[in-house]
Amino acid sequence: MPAPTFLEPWQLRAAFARSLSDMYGKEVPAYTTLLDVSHEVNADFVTQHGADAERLGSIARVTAERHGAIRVGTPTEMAQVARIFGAMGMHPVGFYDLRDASSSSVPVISTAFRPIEREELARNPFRVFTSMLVTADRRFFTADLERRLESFLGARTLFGPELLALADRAEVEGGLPEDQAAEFLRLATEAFELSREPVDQAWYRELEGVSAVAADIGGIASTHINHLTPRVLDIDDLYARMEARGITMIDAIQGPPRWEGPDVLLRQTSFRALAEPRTFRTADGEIVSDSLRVRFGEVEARGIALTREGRAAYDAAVIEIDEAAAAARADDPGFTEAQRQELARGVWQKTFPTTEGALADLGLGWFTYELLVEPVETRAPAVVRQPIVYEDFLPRSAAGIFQSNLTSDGAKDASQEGTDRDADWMAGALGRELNDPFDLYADQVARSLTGVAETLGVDPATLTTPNRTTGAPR
Ligand code: OOG
Ligand code: NI
Repeated sequence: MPAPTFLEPWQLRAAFARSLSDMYGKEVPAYTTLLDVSHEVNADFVTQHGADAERLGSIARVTAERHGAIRVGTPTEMAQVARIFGAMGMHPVGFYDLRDASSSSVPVISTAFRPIEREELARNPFRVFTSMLVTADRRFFTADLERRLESFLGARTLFGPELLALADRAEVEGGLPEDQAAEFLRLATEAFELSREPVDQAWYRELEGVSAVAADIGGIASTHINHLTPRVLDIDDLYARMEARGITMIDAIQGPPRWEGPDVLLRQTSFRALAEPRTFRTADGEIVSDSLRVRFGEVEARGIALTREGRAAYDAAVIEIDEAAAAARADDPGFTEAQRQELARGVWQKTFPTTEGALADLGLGWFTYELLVEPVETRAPAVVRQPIVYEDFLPRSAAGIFQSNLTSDGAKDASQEGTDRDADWMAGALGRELNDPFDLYADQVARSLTGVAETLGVDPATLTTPNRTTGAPR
Protein backbone atom coordinates (compact mmCIF):
# COMPACT_ATOMS: atom_id res chain seq x y z
CA MET A 1 0.00 0.00 0.00
CA PRO A 2 1.44 3.41 -0.88
CA ALA A 3 2.21 5.67 2.08
CA PRO A 4 -0.51 8.28 2.56
CA THR A 5 0.35 11.61 0.99
CA PHE A 6 1.56 14.35 3.27
CA LEU A 7 0.43 17.93 2.62
CA GLU A 8 2.94 20.68 3.27
CA PRO A 9 1.84 24.12 4.52
CA TRP A 10 1.75 25.60 1.00
CA GLN A 11 -0.42 22.73 -0.19
CA LEU A 12 -2.79 23.30 2.73
CA ARG A 13 -2.83 27.02 1.86
CA ALA A 14 -3.59 26.46 -1.83
CA ALA A 15 -6.27 23.88 -0.99
CA PHE A 16 -7.82 26.18 1.62
CA ALA A 17 -7.96 29.09 -0.83
CA ARG A 18 -9.76 26.83 -3.33
CA SER A 19 -12.12 25.42 -0.73
CA LEU A 20 -13.01 28.88 0.60
CA SER A 21 -13.54 30.11 -2.97
CA ASP A 22 -15.93 27.21 -3.75
CA MET A 23 -17.86 27.83 -0.54
CA TYR A 24 -18.06 31.60 -1.07
CA GLY A 25 -19.17 31.14 -4.70
CA LYS A 26 -22.14 29.10 -3.45
CA GLU A 27 -22.97 31.70 -0.79
CA VAL A 28 -22.52 34.79 -2.99
CA PRO A 29 -23.26 34.04 -6.66
CA ALA A 30 -22.13 37.54 -7.74
CA TYR A 31 -18.62 36.46 -6.67
CA THR A 32 -18.71 33.78 -9.37
CA THR A 33 -19.61 36.44 -11.95
CA LEU A 34 -16.67 38.50 -10.72
CA LEU A 35 -14.36 35.50 -11.17
CA ASP A 36 -15.64 34.94 -14.71
CA VAL A 37 -15.07 38.56 -15.66
CA SER A 38 -11.64 38.56 -13.98
CA HIS A 39 -10.60 35.53 -16.04
CA GLU A 40 -11.73 37.25 -19.25
CA VAL A 41 -9.84 40.42 -18.37
CA ASN A 42 -6.66 38.51 -17.54
CA ALA A 43 -6.82 36.30 -20.64
CA ASP A 44 -7.25 39.34 -22.88
CA PHE A 45 -4.45 41.20 -21.11
CA VAL A 46 -2.04 38.30 -21.61
CA THR A 47 -2.98 38.08 -25.28
CA GLN A 48 -2.30 41.79 -25.71
CA HIS A 49 0.88 42.08 -23.64
CA GLY A 50 2.60 38.70 -23.97
CA ALA A 51 5.43 37.97 -21.52
CA ASP A 52 5.29 41.52 -20.15
CA ALA A 53 1.92 40.66 -18.58
CA GLU A 54 3.71 38.29 -16.20
CA ARG A 55 6.28 40.77 -14.88
CA LEU A 56 4.50 40.99 -11.54
CA GLY A 57 3.67 37.30 -11.18
CA SER A 58 3.04 34.32 -13.46
CA ILE A 59 -0.44 34.05 -14.91
CA ALA A 60 -0.83 30.79 -12.95
CA ARG A 61 -0.14 32.66 -9.73
CA VAL A 62 -2.42 35.57 -10.62
CA THR A 63 -5.27 33.25 -11.63
CA ALA A 64 -5.17 31.43 -8.28
CA GLU A 65 -4.49 34.61 -6.32
CA ARG A 66 -7.07 35.75 -3.75
CA HIS A 67 -7.21 37.74 -0.60
CA GLY A 68 -9.88 37.16 1.99
CA ALA A 69 -11.16 39.47 4.71
CA ILE A 70 -12.30 38.25 8.11
CA ARG A 71 -13.22 40.04 11.32
CA VAL A 72 -12.95 38.83 14.92
CA GLY A 73 -13.70 40.27 18.33
CA THR A 74 -10.96 39.55 20.85
CA PRO A 75 -7.20 38.99 21.21
CA THR A 76 -7.99 35.34 22.06
CA GLU A 77 -9.82 34.90 18.76
CA MET A 78 -7.02 36.72 16.94
CA ALA A 79 -4.41 34.34 18.41
CA GLN A 80 -6.53 31.35 17.29
CA VAL A 81 -6.75 32.74 13.75
CA ALA A 82 -2.93 33.03 13.82
CA ARG A 83 -2.65 29.31 14.67
CA ILE A 84 -4.99 28.28 11.84
CA PHE A 85 -3.13 30.38 9.26
CA GLY A 86 0.22 29.42 10.79
CA ALA A 87 -0.60 25.84 9.74
CA MET A 88 -0.79 27.08 6.15
CA GLY A 89 2.50 28.98 6.22
CA MET A 90 0.74 32.36 6.57
CA HIS A 91 2.32 34.81 9.01
CA PRO A 92 1.06 38.13 10.37
CA VAL A 93 2.47 41.07 8.40
CA GLY A 94 1.86 44.75 9.10
CA PHE A 95 -0.31 46.72 11.48
CA TYR A 96 -3.29 48.72 10.20
CA ASP A 97 -5.33 51.08 12.38
CA LEU A 98 -8.61 51.77 10.64
CA ARG A 99 -10.17 53.72 13.52
CA ASP A 100 -8.74 57.01 12.29
CA ALA A 101 -8.37 56.13 8.63
CA SER A 102 -12.11 56.30 8.21
CA SER A 103 -14.71 59.02 8.71
CA SER A 104 -17.39 56.41 9.49
CA SER A 105 -17.35 54.34 12.62
CA VAL A 106 -14.86 51.51 11.98
CA PRO A 107 -13.60 50.44 15.43
CA VAL A 108 -10.99 47.90 14.31
CA ILE A 109 -7.27 47.30 14.02
CA SER A 110 -5.93 44.78 11.54
CA THR A 111 -3.06 42.69 10.24
CA ALA A 112 -2.67 40.48 7.17
CA PHE A 113 -1.71 36.80 7.28
CA ARG A 114 0.35 35.82 4.26
CA PRO A 115 3.36 33.81 3.11
CA ILE A 116 6.58 35.76 3.57
CA GLU A 117 9.19 33.86 1.54
CA ARG A 118 9.55 34.52 -2.16
CA GLU A 119 9.24 30.84 -3.11
CA GLU A 120 6.18 30.46 -0.91
CA LEU A 121 4.53 33.51 -2.46
CA ALA A 122 5.19 32.09 -5.92
CA ARG A 123 3.59 28.75 -4.92
CA ASN A 124 0.42 30.40 -3.65
CA PRO A 125 0.19 33.97 -2.34
CA PHE A 126 -3.13 33.59 -0.45
CA ARG A 127 -3.50 36.34 2.14
CA VAL A 128 -6.21 37.23 4.63
CA PHE A 129 -6.83 40.75 5.92
CA THR A 130 -7.88 40.16 9.53
CA SER A 131 -9.51 42.81 11.69
CA MET A 132 -10.38 42.80 15.37
CA LEU A 133 -12.61 45.05 17.44
CA VAL A 134 -11.14 47.52 19.90
CA THR A 135 -13.91 47.23 22.49
CA ALA A 136 -12.04 49.43 24.98
CA ASP A 137 -12.13 52.45 22.65
CA ARG A 138 -14.49 54.96 24.31
CA ARG A 139 -15.03 56.86 21.07
CA PHE A 140 -17.17 53.92 20.01
CA PHE A 141 -18.18 51.91 23.08
CA THR A 142 -19.34 53.10 26.50
CA ALA A 143 -18.00 51.21 29.52
CA ASP A 144 -21.37 49.47 29.82
CA LEU A 145 -21.44 48.40 26.17
CA GLU A 146 -17.81 47.26 26.36
CA ARG A 147 -18.66 45.02 29.33
CA ARG A 148 -21.67 43.43 27.60
CA LEU A 149 -19.74 43.04 24.34
CA GLU A 150 -16.82 41.38 26.12
CA SER A 151 -19.13 38.99 27.89
CA PHE A 152 -20.89 38.09 24.60
CA LEU A 153 -17.55 37.56 22.82
CA GLY A 154 -16.07 35.66 25.76
CA ALA A 155 -18.95 33.16 25.69
CA ARG A 156 -18.68 32.21 22.02
CA THR A 157 -16.42 29.70 20.28
CA LEU A 158 -15.42 30.56 16.72
CA PHE A 159 -12.91 27.77 16.26
CA GLY A 160 -13.40 24.35 17.84
CA PRO A 161 -10.71 22.41 19.73
CA GLU A 162 -10.36 19.81 16.96
CA LEU A 163 -9.58 22.47 14.33
CA LEU A 164 -7.05 24.18 16.60
CA ALA A 165 -5.37 20.89 17.52
CA LEU A 166 -4.95 19.98 13.83
CA ALA A 167 -3.61 23.49 13.15
CA ASP A 168 -1.02 23.15 15.92
CA ARG A 169 0.01 19.72 14.70
CA ALA A 170 0.45 21.01 11.14
CA GLU A 171 2.58 23.89 12.35
CA VAL A 172 4.82 21.73 14.53
CA GLU A 173 5.18 18.88 12.03
CA GLY A 174 5.39 21.03 8.88
CA GLY A 175 2.16 19.73 7.39
CA LEU A 176 -0.46 17.00 7.80
CA PRO A 177 -1.09 13.51 6.42
CA GLU A 178 -3.82 13.42 3.77
CA ASP A 179 -6.72 12.31 5.97
CA GLN A 180 -5.99 14.85 8.71
CA ALA A 181 -5.41 17.53 6.10
CA ALA A 182 -8.87 16.87 4.64
CA GLU A 183 -10.43 17.17 8.09
CA PHE A 184 -8.46 20.35 8.84
CA LEU A 185 -9.59 21.93 5.56
CA ARG A 186 -13.20 20.92 6.13
CA LEU A 187 -13.29 22.39 9.64
CA ALA A 188 -11.40 25.54 8.65
CA THR A 189 -13.75 26.21 5.71
CA GLU A 190 -16.82 25.56 7.87
CA ALA A 191 -15.57 28.05 10.47
CA PHE A 192 -15.92 30.83 7.86
CA GLU A 193 -19.37 29.88 6.51
CA LEU A 194 -22.29 32.23 7.07
CA SER A 195 -24.26 30.95 10.06
CA ARG A 196 -27.97 30.17 9.74
CA GLU A 197 -28.51 30.66 13.49
CA PRO A 198 -31.07 33.37 14.33
CA VAL A 199 -29.45 36.68 15.25
CA ASP A 200 -30.51 38.44 18.48
CA GLN A 201 -32.26 41.40 16.88
CA ALA A 202 -32.10 43.91 19.74
CA TRP A 203 -28.42 43.22 20.37
CA TYR A 204 -27.50 43.41 16.69
CA ARG A 205 -29.41 46.69 16.20
CA GLU A 206 -27.89 48.22 19.33
CA LEU A 207 -24.38 47.52 18.05
CA GLU A 208 -25.35 48.67 14.57
CA GLY A 209 -26.23 52.07 16.07
CA VAL A 210 -22.58 52.35 17.09
CA SER A 211 -21.01 50.72 14.04
CA ALA A 212 -22.20 48.34 11.33
CA VAL A 213 -18.79 46.66 11.52
CA ALA A 214 -19.15 46.16 15.29
CA ALA A 215 -22.56 44.54 14.72
CA ASP A 216 -21.15 42.23 12.04
CA ILE A 217 -18.38 41.13 14.41
CA GLY A 218 -19.96 41.21 17.85
CA GLY A 219 -23.68 40.87 17.07
CA ILE A 220 -23.50 37.21 16.11
CA ALA A 221 -21.98 34.13 17.71
CA SER A 222 -19.89 33.07 14.71
CA THR A 223 -17.62 34.62 12.11
CA HIS A 224 -17.66 34.44 8.29
CA ILE A 225 -15.61 35.37 5.30
CA ASN A 226 -16.55 38.95 4.43
CA HIS A 227 -15.16 38.98 0.91
CA LEU A 228 -12.76 37.07 -1.27
CA THR A 229 -10.88 39.17 -3.77
CA PRO A 230 -9.47 38.01 -7.11
CA ARG A 231 -6.58 39.82 -8.79
CA VAL A 232 -6.84 41.30 -12.25
CA LEU A 233 -4.18 42.67 -14.56
CA ASP A 234 -6.35 45.60 -15.70
CA ILE A 235 -8.80 46.92 -13.11
CA ASP A 236 -10.16 49.73 -15.32
CA ASP A 237 -11.14 47.13 -17.91
CA LEU A 238 -12.74 44.99 -15.21
CA TYR A 239 -14.68 47.96 -13.85
CA ALA A 240 -16.11 48.75 -17.29
CA ARG A 241 -17.02 45.12 -18.00
CA MET A 242 -18.80 44.70 -14.64
CA GLU A 243 -20.84 47.87 -15.22
CA ALA A 244 -21.65 46.61 -18.73
CA ARG A 245 -23.06 43.46 -17.09
CA GLY A 246 -25.34 45.64 -14.99
CA ILE A 247 -23.42 45.26 -11.72
CA THR A 248 -23.09 48.65 -10.03
CA MET A 249 -19.60 49.25 -8.71
CA ILE A 250 -18.67 51.82 -6.05
CA ASP A 251 -17.85 55.23 -7.52
CA ALA A 252 -14.10 55.05 -7.40
CA ILE A 253 -11.14 52.77 -7.79
CA GLN A 254 -9.21 53.12 -4.50
CA GLY A 255 -5.48 53.77 -4.54
CA PRO A 256 -3.29 55.12 -7.37
CA PRO A 257 -4.98 56.54 -10.49
CA ARG A 258 -4.69 55.02 -13.95
CA TRP A 259 -1.69 56.61 -15.61
CA GLU A 260 1.04 56.03 -18.18
CA GLY A 261 3.83 55.07 -15.73
CA PRO A 262 4.44 51.84 -13.79
CA ASP A 263 1.67 50.53 -11.57
CA VAL A 264 2.58 50.75 -7.90
CA LEU A 265 1.07 49.29 -4.73
CA LEU A 266 -2.56 48.35 -5.01
CA ARG A 267 -5.71 49.49 -6.79
CA GLN A 268 -9.02 48.13 -5.54
CA THR A 269 -12.70 48.49 -6.20
CA SER A 270 -15.84 46.73 -5.04
CA PHE A 271 -19.55 46.22 -5.53
CA ARG A 272 -22.24 45.75 -2.99
CA ALA A 273 -23.30 42.11 -2.67
CA LEU A 274 -26.99 41.41 -2.69
CA ALA A 275 -28.89 41.47 0.58
CA GLU A 276 -28.51 38.02 2.16
CA PRO A 277 -31.45 36.41 3.98
CA ARG A 278 -30.86 36.06 7.72
CA THR A 279 -33.21 35.12 10.53
CA PHE A 280 -33.57 37.20 13.67
CA ARG A 281 -34.92 36.49 17.13
CA THR A 282 -37.01 39.43 18.33
CA ALA A 283 -37.21 40.68 21.92
CA ASP A 284 -40.32 38.56 22.50
CA GLY A 285 -38.71 35.40 21.19
CA GLU A 286 -40.31 35.40 17.75
CA ILE A 287 -38.18 34.25 14.78
CA VAL A 288 -38.46 36.58 11.80
CA SER A 289 -36.84 36.59 8.36
CA ASP A 290 -34.98 39.65 7.28
CA SER A 291 -31.83 40.37 5.34
CA LEU A 292 -28.43 41.92 5.91
CA ARG A 293 -26.14 43.63 3.45
CA VAL A 294 -22.74 43.09 4.96
CA ARG A 295 -20.72 41.12 2.45
CA PHE A 296 -19.53 42.48 -0.83
CA GLY A 297 -17.43 41.77 -3.87
CA GLU A 298 -13.99 43.26 -4.26
CA VAL A 299 -11.33 43.04 -6.93
CA GLU A 300 -7.78 44.34 -7.08
CA ALA A 301 -4.79 45.01 -9.29
CA ARG A 302 -1.30 44.85 -7.80
CA GLY A 303 1.71 46.91 -8.72
CA ILE A 304 5.31 47.38 -7.64
CA ALA A 305 6.09 47.49 -3.90
CA LEU A 306 7.36 50.88 -2.76
CA THR A 307 10.27 51.56 -0.39
CA ARG A 308 9.69 53.73 2.70
CA GLU A 309 10.63 56.76 0.58
CA GLY A 310 8.28 55.70 -2.19
CA ARG A 311 5.52 55.10 0.29
CA ALA A 312 6.00 58.53 1.88
CA ALA A 313 5.71 60.05 -1.61
CA TYR A 314 2.53 58.02 -2.16
CA ASP A 315 0.99 59.12 1.13
CA ALA A 316 1.80 62.77 0.41
CA ALA A 317 0.33 62.49 -3.12
CA VAL A 318 -2.89 61.01 -1.74
CA ILE A 319 -3.28 63.94 0.68
CA GLU A 320 -2.55 66.43 -2.09
CA ILE A 321 -5.18 64.85 -4.34
CA ASP A 322 -7.74 64.85 -1.51
CA GLU A 323 -7.16 68.50 -0.70
CA ALA A 324 -7.25 69.59 -4.33
CA ALA A 325 -10.41 67.54 -4.96
CA ALA A 326 -12.10 69.00 -1.87
CA ALA A 327 -11.26 72.53 -3.06
CA ALA A 328 -12.51 71.79 -6.58
CA ARG A 329 -15.72 70.32 -5.18
CA ALA A 330 -16.26 73.43 -3.03
CA ASP A 331 -15.95 75.59 -6.18
CA ASP A 332 -18.07 73.32 -8.32
CA PRO A 333 -20.50 70.89 -6.70
CA GLY A 334 -20.74 69.13 -10.07
CA PHE A 335 -17.06 68.02 -9.86
CA THR A 336 -17.08 64.45 -11.15
CA GLU A 337 -15.15 61.27 -10.37
CA ALA A 338 -13.65 61.47 -13.87
CA GLN A 339 -12.37 64.97 -13.09
CA ARG A 340 -10.94 63.71 -9.81
CA GLN A 341 -9.10 60.95 -11.67
CA GLU A 342 -7.67 63.52 -14.08
CA LEU A 343 -6.50 65.66 -11.17
CA ALA A 344 -4.94 62.58 -9.53
CA ARG A 345 -3.09 61.75 -12.74
CA GLY A 346 -1.56 65.22 -12.69
CA VAL A 347 -0.31 64.75 -9.14
CA TRP A 348 1.10 61.34 -10.11
CA GLN A 349 3.04 62.81 -13.00
CA LYS A 350 4.75 65.19 -10.58
CA THR A 351 5.39 62.51 -7.95
CA PHE A 352 6.48 59.34 -9.75
CA PRO A 353 8.77 58.70 -12.70
CA THR A 354 7.27 57.05 -15.78
CA THR A 355 9.78 54.19 -16.01
CA GLU A 356 10.65 51.25 -13.81
CA GLY A 357 14.32 52.08 -14.20
CA ALA A 358 13.83 55.54 -12.71
CA LEU A 359 11.68 54.13 -9.92
CA ALA A 360 14.61 51.86 -9.01
CA ASP A 361 17.33 54.47 -9.45
CA LEU A 362 15.44 57.00 -7.32
CA GLY A 363 15.07 54.40 -4.56
CA LEU A 364 11.27 54.58 -4.66
CA GLY A 365 10.45 50.98 -5.61
CA TRP A 366 11.75 47.53 -4.63
CA PHE A 367 13.52 45.42 -7.23
CA THR A 368 15.38 42.13 -7.11
CA TYR A 369 18.40 41.34 -9.24
CA GLU A 370 18.96 38.17 -11.17
CA LEU A 371 21.48 36.82 -13.63
CA LEU A 372 20.04 36.56 -17.08
CA VAL A 373 20.57 33.11 -18.46
CA GLU A 374 21.90 33.93 -21.92
CA PRO A 375 21.81 31.25 -24.56
CA VAL A 376 24.62 33.05 -26.39
CA GLU A 377 27.86 32.10 -24.58
CA THR A 378 29.86 34.92 -26.04
CA ARG A 379 27.97 37.56 -24.08
CA ALA A 380 29.04 38.60 -20.60
CA PRO A 381 26.40 37.64 -18.02
CA ALA A 382 23.81 40.41 -17.70
CA VAL A 383 22.14 41.37 -14.45
CA VAL A 384 18.44 42.00 -14.83
CA ARG A 385 16.23 43.92 -12.50
CA GLN A 386 12.81 42.51 -11.61
CA PRO A 387 10.12 44.50 -9.80
CA ILE A 388 8.77 43.08 -6.54
CA VAL A 389 4.99 42.92 -6.44
CA TYR A 390 3.25 44.61 -3.51
CA GLU A 391 1.92 41.85 -1.25
CA ASP A 392 0.24 44.00 1.41
CA PHE A 393 -2.68 46.37 1.92
CA LEU A 394 -3.27 50.12 2.23
CA PRO A 395 -5.00 51.47 5.34
CA ARG A 396 -6.77 54.26 3.48
CA SER A 397 -8.05 51.96 0.77
CA ALA A 398 -9.10 49.44 3.41
CA ALA A 399 -11.02 52.17 5.25
CA GLY A 400 -12.56 53.23 1.93
CA ILE A 401 -13.61 49.64 1.21
CA PHE A 402 -15.14 49.25 4.69
CA GLN A 403 -16.85 52.63 4.40
CA SER A 404 -18.27 52.34 0.91
CA ASN A 405 -20.13 49.22 1.92
CA LEU A 406 -21.60 50.31 5.25
CA THR A 407 -25.36 50.80 5.43
CA SER A 408 -24.94 53.52 8.05
CA ASP A 409 -22.12 55.68 9.34
CA GLY A 410 -22.69 54.69 12.97
CA ALA A 411 -21.72 56.98 15.80
CA LYS A 412 -18.27 58.05 16.93
CA ASP A 413 -17.74 60.35 19.93
CA ALA A 414 -14.69 62.32 18.87
CA SER A 415 -14.51 64.08 22.25
CA GLN A 416 -13.35 60.83 23.88
CA GLU A 417 -9.74 59.71 24.03
CA GLY A 418 -8.91 56.75 21.70
CA THR A 419 -7.24 53.64 23.11
CA ASP A 420 -3.58 53.25 22.09
CA ARG A 421 -2.97 50.26 19.87
CA ASP A 422 0.18 49.62 17.87
CA ALA A 423 2.21 46.89 16.20
CA ASP A 424 3.69 45.76 19.53
CA TRP A 425 0.27 45.44 21.06
CA MET A 426 -0.86 43.38 18.07
CA ALA A 427 2.20 41.11 18.34
CA GLY A 428 1.32 40.55 22.00
CA ALA A 429 -2.29 39.69 21.14
CA LEU A 430 -1.12 37.27 18.44
CA GLY A 431 1.53 35.73 20.66
CA ARG A 432 3.80 35.82 17.60
CA GLU A 433 6.25 38.04 15.87
CA LEU A 434 4.53 40.65 13.70
CA ASN A 435 6.50 41.06 10.48
CA ASP A 436 7.25 44.52 9.12
CA PRO A 437 6.41 44.58 5.40
CA PHE A 438 9.30 46.92 4.53
CA ASP A 439 11.78 44.57 6.22
CA LEU A 440 10.43 41.64 4.23
CA TYR A 441 10.87 43.46 0.89
CA ALA A 442 14.36 44.65 1.90
CA ASP A 443 15.32 41.05 2.78
CA GLN A 444 14.17 39.83 -0.62
CA VAL A 445 16.30 42.45 -2.35
CA ALA A 446 19.34 41.71 -0.18
CA ARG A 447 19.07 37.99 -0.80
CA SER A 448 18.84 38.45 -4.54
CA LEU A 449 21.90 40.71 -4.54
CA THR A 450 23.95 38.28 -2.47
CA GLY A 451 23.01 35.46 -4.82
CA VAL A 452 24.07 37.32 -7.96
CA ALA A 453 27.21 38.72 -6.34
CA GLU A 454 28.32 35.24 -5.25
CA THR A 455 27.87 33.84 -8.72
CA LEU A 456 29.79 36.72 -10.28
CA GLY A 457 32.36 36.97 -7.49
CA VAL A 458 31.76 40.70 -6.98
CA ASP A 459 30.70 43.02 -4.18
CA PRO A 460 26.85 43.12 -3.93
CA ALA A 461 26.97 46.95 -3.58
CA THR A 462 28.26 47.32 -7.15
CA LEU A 463 25.12 45.65 -8.49
CA THR A 464 22.67 48.38 -7.54
CA THR A 465 24.67 51.20 -9.07
CA PRO A 466 22.51 52.96 -11.68
CA ASN A 467 23.19 51.84 -15.26
CA ARG A 468 24.99 48.74 -14.05
CA THR A 469 21.73 46.88 -14.67
CA THR A 470 19.47 46.35 -17.60
CA GLY A 471 15.80 46.66 -16.82
CA ALA A 472 12.89 45.80 -19.03
CA PRO A 473 12.33 48.49 -21.62
CA ARG A 474 9.32 50.22 -20.08
C1 OOG B 1 -11.62 44.47 5.34
C2 OOG B 1 -11.51 45.71 4.49
C3 OOG B 1 -10.10 45.88 3.95
C4 OOG B 1 -8.86 45.48 1.77
O1 OOG B 1 -8.77 44.81 0.75
O2 OOG B 1 -8.25 46.55 1.92
C5 OOG B 1 -9.79 45.00 2.82
C6 OOG B 1 -13.01 44.11 5.74
O3 OOG B 1 -13.98 44.59 5.12
O4 OOG B 1 -13.14 43.32 6.67
O5 OOG B 1 -10.23 43.91 2.65
NI1 NI C 1 -10.28 43.34 0.71
